[in-house]
Order: sequence, then C-alpha cells, then structure tokens
Amino acid sequence: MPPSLAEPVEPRGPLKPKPDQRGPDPFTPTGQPSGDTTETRAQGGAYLTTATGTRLPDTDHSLKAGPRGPVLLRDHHLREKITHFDHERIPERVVHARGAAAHGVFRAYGTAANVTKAAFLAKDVETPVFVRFSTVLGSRGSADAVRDTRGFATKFYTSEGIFDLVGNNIPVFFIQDAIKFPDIIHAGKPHPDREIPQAQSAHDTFWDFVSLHTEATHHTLWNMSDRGIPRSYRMMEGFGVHTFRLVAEDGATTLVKFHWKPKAGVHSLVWEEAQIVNGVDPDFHRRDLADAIEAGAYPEWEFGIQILPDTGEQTFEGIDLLDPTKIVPEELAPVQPIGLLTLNANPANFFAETEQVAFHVGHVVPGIDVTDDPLMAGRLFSYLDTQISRLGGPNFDQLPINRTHAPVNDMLRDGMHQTAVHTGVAPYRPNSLDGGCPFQAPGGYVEVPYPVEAAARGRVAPASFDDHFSQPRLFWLSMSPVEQAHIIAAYTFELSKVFEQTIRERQLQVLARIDPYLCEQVALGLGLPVPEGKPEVYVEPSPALSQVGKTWPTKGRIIGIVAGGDLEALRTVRQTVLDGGMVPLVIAPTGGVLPGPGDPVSVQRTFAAARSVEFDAIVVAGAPAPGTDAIGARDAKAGLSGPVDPRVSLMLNEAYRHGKPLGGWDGAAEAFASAGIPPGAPGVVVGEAGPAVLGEVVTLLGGHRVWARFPASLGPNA
Ligand code: HDD
Repeated sequence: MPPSLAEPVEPRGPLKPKPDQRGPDPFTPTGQPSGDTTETRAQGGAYLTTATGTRLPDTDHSLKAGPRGPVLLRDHHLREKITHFDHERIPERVVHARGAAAHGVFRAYGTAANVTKAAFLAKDVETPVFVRFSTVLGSRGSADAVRDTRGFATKFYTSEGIFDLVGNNIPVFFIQDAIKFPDIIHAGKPHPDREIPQAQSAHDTFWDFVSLHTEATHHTLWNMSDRGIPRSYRMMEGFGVHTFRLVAEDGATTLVKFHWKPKAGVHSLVWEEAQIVNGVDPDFHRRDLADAIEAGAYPEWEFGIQILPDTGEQTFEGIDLLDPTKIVPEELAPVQPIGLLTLNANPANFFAETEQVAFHVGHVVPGIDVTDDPLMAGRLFSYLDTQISRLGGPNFDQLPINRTHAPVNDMLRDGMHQTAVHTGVAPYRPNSLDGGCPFQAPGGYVEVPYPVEAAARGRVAPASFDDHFSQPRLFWLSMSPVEQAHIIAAYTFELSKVFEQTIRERQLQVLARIDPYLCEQVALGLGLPVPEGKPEVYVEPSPALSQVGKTWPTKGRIIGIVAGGDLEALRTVRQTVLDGGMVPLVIAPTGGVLPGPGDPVSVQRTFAAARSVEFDAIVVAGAPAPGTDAIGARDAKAGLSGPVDPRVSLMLNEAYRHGKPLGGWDGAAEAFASAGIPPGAPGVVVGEAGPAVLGEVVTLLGGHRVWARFPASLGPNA
C-alpha cells in the first residue's frame, strides 16, 4: 500500500530490518552467541517509552503548571530527552573524520596458505568484514570529493580474533617515523587562527611543511595525481602501506605488502568535476557506495600480496622495506591474488557502526605480524589511545560493531561503559578459585622472535631513509602524458593558493628534483622563475602505476539519458542500460512521467536538479525538450522545437570537457553544438536511434574517459 500523506493514527507492528541492514551476528561482550534472535530495529516497536521502558503518552509538551504556567523541574521525561540529546555527539576522529562504510564478506582463495597459517586465509574460508573508507583532513561534515588521501580500513571478524588492515588508497606515507605524525597533520589541517581552509591541502601551512620535509615528496606527488580525487570508493586501490611479516605453519616467515585491487577498475574524477561535485553533492562518495550496494551492484576487490623474501636486511632489489615512503614496483614483485572482498550490506545505523567502529593496527591474528617500520611502531600505540578518548573508555571493543566473532576469555574488568556481566571470582593468574581458568592457550599468537639489531640507542634513521626522490621520479615517469598534465595542473592550482612566495619557490626546487619539465611547467603557471636543480637518480618506470590505457567493466556505472522525442528508442536504451548492469537516469524538463504513447517512463532527474557530474556518460535520446524557464517547472511546455535548454547545454559541455562519452540521435547534434562541442569530436557518437549508439558509448566508458579530449603533457618524458 502506498504511504499516506497524513500522519498515521494507529500503531503498526514492529519493523523488520531491511535485508541489507543486518549487522554482524549479535554476540555477547564475551564473544558467545547472544541467543538474541529478535530481528526488530531499535525504535521498531509500536509505543514510545523512556530509556527504561516506561510507556509515554505525550512527548510533545513539557510538564507545566497550567497551560501558561512555568515548566516543572520534576519533568523526568523532558530532562532525559534533552540531556541525551545534549550528549549525542562524540569527538570526531582527529584524522579520517569523514567516512562511509559497508559490511561484506571476504572469501580466501587459499593461495596464501603456503606463506601464512592465518585461518581466514585458508581455501574457501569466508570471513565477515566491515570496511570504512574516509578522507583524511576534513571534519565529519566536509565534502567527499576533495583532493586528499583516502582511508581504506578493513575489519576482518576472523575465527581467531580480529584482523584490522588499516590502509590507504596511496601505497606510501608522508613520513617515515610516527613521531612526525602530529607535524604533518597540523600542517594539513585548517589554519589555527581562522580554521580555514576545510579539507584541503591548497594552503600555506601544508606546502610549508612538505616543501621543507622532503620525505613527504612521494606521497604528495600521489596526492597531486589523479589518485587524490577518486571517482568512487568502489574504484580505488587499497594498500597496507607497511611491510608485514607472514608466518607459515612451520614457522617460516615472509615479508609482504598488502594490496586491494578493485574489480571496477581504478578511476578518478577530473579536477573541475571534483570541485563541482563538492558543491552539487558533498556526499558524492558516501551516496555512491550506499546506492551501489542497495542496487545490488556489490563492490568487489581482490586481495593480493607482493611476496618478498625475509632476508636479514629487509630490503628488496635495493628498496628498504621498512621505509613507508617506498613502494615495490609490481613489475619486480607481482601482486598475487589471495582472496575476494565483496561489500554487500549497508550499515543499519551510521553512528552505531560507521562512527563507532574502532580500528587498530595492533589487531592481528596468528600468521600475521608487524615489522620494525618506525611508522608502524607509533601507530601500534596511537590507535588504542585514540579510541579511549573518542569512545570514552577502554571497553570500546564491546560495542557491537567492534565485537570479535571469536570467544573472548580475557581478564580485563570494569571501566567506563562495561556491558559484560563477568562471572567468576578470579580475574587473575595463577588462580585456583576459578579452576585455573582461563589457561594460557597453546598455539595462540606468538610474536616472531625476530632479532633486534645490536646498535647504540639514539634518535636515528638508516641512511637509506635519506632517499626522498628516486621513487617520486619513478612515479612521474610511469604516468601517461595526460596524467602528467593533470599533475602539473594540480601543483599549479595548489601552489597558486599559497600566499607566501618563498614557499612556492621552495616547492619548485623540490619539483626540479623530481623532473625538470614538471618544474618548468608549474613555474610557468605560477609566473615564477624556474629554479636550478635536476633529478639525481635514474629509475625505470612502473607501467602498473598508470590508470590510463586499460579497459574495465562498466557494471554499476551511471548513464544519463536526456529525454527527447522518440519515447520508444528511449525505452529500449534504458532497458539495455539496465540489462548491462548499469544505472539509467532519465533527465527531462519536469518530474513525473514522460508524456507519450506506451508504457510510462519515469523521470529521475529534472533539468533543475541534474548536473553533469552525476553521470559517467550521457545519451541524448533525440532533440531534448526545450524545458522550462530557468527557475523551475512552472512553465513547462510540451514539444520539441525551440532552443536547447541552457542547463542541458551546460551539462553536455561539462561532460564533454570532463572526457565523458557522449552519444545521441535525431537532433542530438544540435544539442551538442549548443554546448560548443565541435562536430566529429572524439568520443561523441551521433547515429541511428537506439542501442547501436549506446553500445559505442559503453565501449568508450570501458576506458573510463575519452582521454583524447585532454591536452597531454608535451614534455620530454611524454
Ligand atoms: Fe592513521 C585513523 C590509515 C598513519 C593515527 N588511519 C586512520 C584511519 C585510516 C588510517 C584509514 C581511519 C580508520 C577508520 O576508518 O576509523 N594511518 C593510516 C595509514 C597510515 C597512518 C595508512 C600510514 C601508513 N595514523 C598514522 C600514524 C598515526 C596515526 C603514523 C599516529 C602516530 N590514524 C591515527 C589515529 C586515528 C587514525 C589518530 C584517528 C581515528 C582512529 O585512529 O581511530 O589513531
């Protein structure tokens, strides 16, 4: 029955959770199945109660001494309601405050079983997961599509305890030692005096720091590349960043780097598009993830490892594996797939799950160990510490989203927000009163007895950590010409927002050490002299780092269809898009259904609400209706004659400039012309009405963008 517009007057039965709102199975705080099989949502019941379950007949009026009299202090319901509201917020994460998350499942291929005894990596084992994606710098309400690193944190609820892989979409980090973390974050956050700019690096303090602290050069270069503005969380790679140590059943150890490879491909926005997105839909990535899961287009990643021998030096082909500013190129050590991650359920409650989830690098399981990377050492301290302040005490592991699926028999007791009712009298060891329980567990987690180098104590770093430029050069040389052009534009944009000229000049000196052409072009854009300096090292490029030139599945991509005269062709194209696993959105002057013969076609976007950034490709299904006045739908007129609505022209113009595939028929050419698109432009398909045009558009979409439309870098390395 369709919902009524009037306020309901009768209570209804408890609401069942939607299938995709199921959280992890309920477990008691001590890890035993709770036996709680009720499937009601909180607030699912019919009648309002206090927090302690007393039914309430009125929540709209305070208790007063008469209709015009004072409110009485004895009104417990008023005070409970307001007090609880006053305390609804918890401190946002000091970094990665803005995020979105989803539940899913990880299925292991078994291909890692020879290098690790981790039970969840054995063949065909399925493990529930919760994944939270995030930006780093912005606060909780900031926009999604800013230029920034993205967090990619995965909680595996394994049978042996929780494994948290707290990674990013960029495989290197700004700093080599955790003691520098407050410095880089203070530099990147808004200026302390006016608290601007929000969620961006285009400001003085960021560039001041990274231009002085050159170990940040590699990460900053990735941020300035297209990786800094992903198209979707679904279309990002993920990296564990550090080198980890795996332990096999026989005790043999292997060093590995963890990778997540998205099945949908690695795609990015273009900069102007990202800026428009942040105004038009600040929740772009959050919405995209939730919509895709709700539509059944489950995002998937293959989990992979680069396997590196655990030699005493902990280097590979001259690359220091303890230095988190370095990658190991895939050409030297291919990523070997070890499992598949599928995100298949949205959180039921943002606060309870996405906000309260607490990751910790120290949550590892038998078969996985950390290394002596000094960045990781500090993280092993920081994550536990931050949860205590953010979640208000040491019992955050008992929150439903953080609960392990393995039985818990710890001797941790009491503390703020303790929800377990521990039994037994002897939370100490040794004891006899509880029969000696819990006993120490044979076969439990044992840290690898890795020898510690005999050296004098000191605030020191290995000499290899001084190499800050070989890998930035490697990354630059691995980019396609169009990606290089984007990097040049990004540095030019960001540095043009820097007020202090000395900072800009200093950063140009850094760029000169990456590549002379990059430096020269940015200097040109800034109107500054090109500094002395040149790259000091020769490196081989790594083609695997480029996002351009491959073909990817188009499942889950969004096709805008501008409604035109031929409804039959529109219907066919819409259905073909759906059949291809993509999302068709019909765009028309007004909402409702399109006028015309045959089955009704619903409009998803009006001209007033549509903007190019929402679509991966656009099809103009015949001459678009001229639309309405610029304000809204009031004066909508049927009929196809008249000038193209300026909002359609703008939409096509933007989509064209952002390299999106375009197609159309019967009058579409005029619409493209009205958008300033030259006839015969690359990636603009005009032909017979129907699926043939769509087919070509979808083929182009497989390459993500029509790269030929972008001006390419013309430098000597292009
Ligand atoms: Fe961190 C959160 C990733 C270095 C201290 N970090 C946080 C999150 C991600 C990362 C994805 C968000 C987790 C979530 O969704 O809840 N961090 C990284 C990566 C790093 C890194 C890939 C380098 C390889 N982080 C790092 C250092 C420190 C921290 C060196 C401190 C010394 N990170 C934190 C934190 C946060 C955090 C303060 C904030 C909220 C939280 O932990 O739970 O502890």
